Amino acid sequence: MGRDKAELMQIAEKFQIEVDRGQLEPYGSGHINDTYLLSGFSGEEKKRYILQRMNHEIFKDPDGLMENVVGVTTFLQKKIRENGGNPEREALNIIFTRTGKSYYALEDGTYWRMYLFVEGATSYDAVEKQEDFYESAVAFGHFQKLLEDYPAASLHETIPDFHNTVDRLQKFKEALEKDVCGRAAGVAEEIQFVLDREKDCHVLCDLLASGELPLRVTHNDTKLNNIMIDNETGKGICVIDLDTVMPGSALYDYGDSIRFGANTGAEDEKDLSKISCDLDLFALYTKGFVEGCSGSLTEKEIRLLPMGAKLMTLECGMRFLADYLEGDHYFKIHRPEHNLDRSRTQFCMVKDMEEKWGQMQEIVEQYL
Ligand code: ADP
Ligand code: GN1
Ligand code: MG
Repeated sequence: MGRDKAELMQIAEKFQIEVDRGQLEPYGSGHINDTYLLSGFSGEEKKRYILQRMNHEIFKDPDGLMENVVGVTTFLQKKIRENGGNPEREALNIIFTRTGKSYYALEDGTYWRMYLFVEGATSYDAVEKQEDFYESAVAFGHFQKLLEDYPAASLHETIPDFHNTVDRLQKFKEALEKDVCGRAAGVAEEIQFVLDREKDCHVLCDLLASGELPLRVTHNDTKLNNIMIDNETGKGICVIDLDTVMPGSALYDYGDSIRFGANTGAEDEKDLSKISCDLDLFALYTKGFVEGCSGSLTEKEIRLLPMGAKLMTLECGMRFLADYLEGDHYFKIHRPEHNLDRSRTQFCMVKDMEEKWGQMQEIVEQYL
């Protein structure tokens, strides 16, 4: 687990719980933060907690990031309470440090935070039941709706230009130009796939710049495993991984979910014959997301949903391939060429969407 258990326990003890020293293990399959599960006591009650090392190479401003998370979770908890929900399960709950801070800065320059573990719910790495995917759509749509009146100007941009596909393409080209690992020659086909779609990269950026698409407060990382599905009711109970909550487009949240969840294969599948865009899942997610947004999507946004799905997938493929070219320093990898494999599934998915474009458009047009 990188750090030994004793060291992790010492970090956990900086927070306002009595740590159970027996239980602590690495947890989850996120690509960015280091996540651990532990248990402890809050008063008499034994509870489980998530301890996370925030990735400070990616998130350069931990203060700003945690200010966002405090702001958004407090805002959501208030709304959930007003709606008669349970704010301990339906929103993330930060456990503050013993000195009252939202995160702990270790002397070695790393940053740590703690959340209450959302019990009785599961975060899925793949769609196991179609209904789960539908419920995740309702929840992500609803999340955006709940944040409709959040003071967007108070949010820090935790990763500038996160879904700016023009900027992503530019960064991809820079990685290609530098080719620091000498890997470009081996992936000419994948590189060409990206370069052939330069025009697409401009579509959403241009419409946001002209005001034809509204800027909203969005999650920006709506992978299926960033939502907890209630084990009893099957509802998407809690949206997690709030590091990238920033102003963005509804199409980013919709598109990133389709990218990951409507794929018939895993994000890192090596056998590309298993990769395709499942139109039943696409239709189901569309229905759930539109319902979750409860009428707030504009006609233009609805028409552009397929484009959101395609561009978020292309962008993610570009990011994986750029990271491969740069020597795999952004996304955690578990085998050589992991990022290359990931980029290939994304491009395969984009290609399949392009072939199914007419059907995707027909599906979304039902909601106009
Ligand atoms: P990353 O940015 O690395 O994806 P996440 O915040 O998504 O980090 O956490 C990684 C995983 O840990 C999640 O996919 C989820 O399975 C689990 N997790 C995170 N926070 C909680 C929580 N409060 N309750 C239960 N599980 C959680
Ligand atoms: C990362 O943090 P995680 O694993 O939920 C990444 C997303 C990518 C995703 C690809 C902050 O998500 O943007 O779409 O990997 N998050 C960040 O699986 O870069
Ligand atoms: Mg995550």
